[in-house]
Amino acid sequence: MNVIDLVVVLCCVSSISCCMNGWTQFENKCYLFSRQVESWIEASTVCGGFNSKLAEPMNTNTSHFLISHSQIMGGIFWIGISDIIQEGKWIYSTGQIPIKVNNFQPGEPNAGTAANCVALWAAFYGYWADENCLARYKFICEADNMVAA
Ligand SMILES: [Ca+2]
Repeated sequence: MNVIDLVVVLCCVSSISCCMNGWTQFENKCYLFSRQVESWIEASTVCGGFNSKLAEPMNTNTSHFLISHSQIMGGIFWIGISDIIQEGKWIYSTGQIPIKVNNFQPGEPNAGTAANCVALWAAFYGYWADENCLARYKFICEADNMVAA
């Protein structure tokens, strides 16, 4: 085990945050809640520029963290879930696999082919809404634990 591996292990088993400045740690990942607004695809590009991706909550705990933290930060946030490829089939962008957690607000999704991207909707206390992918909202990037060099 080299020094870097050791630091990563320490980060993962302790309360030390190993996220870059401005990112928020939850479990073994780091999240950036943007201040700027972008369309869904532009948001995805911005996240990619930081060696990250639009957040893809894989379990209820993570999804609820994103929802609650979005309320703290304030605003509407894109995440990396869409039904762009096939209407009504909600998938994570990475791997294009069906969602494992569903936090759509009751009554959502409700906009069919006019809305193919998932946003944490402020008026729903952060629960999900299907939205037009071209709308410009804040967004949440997700990265693996990062250690400042
Ligand atoms: Ca749709």
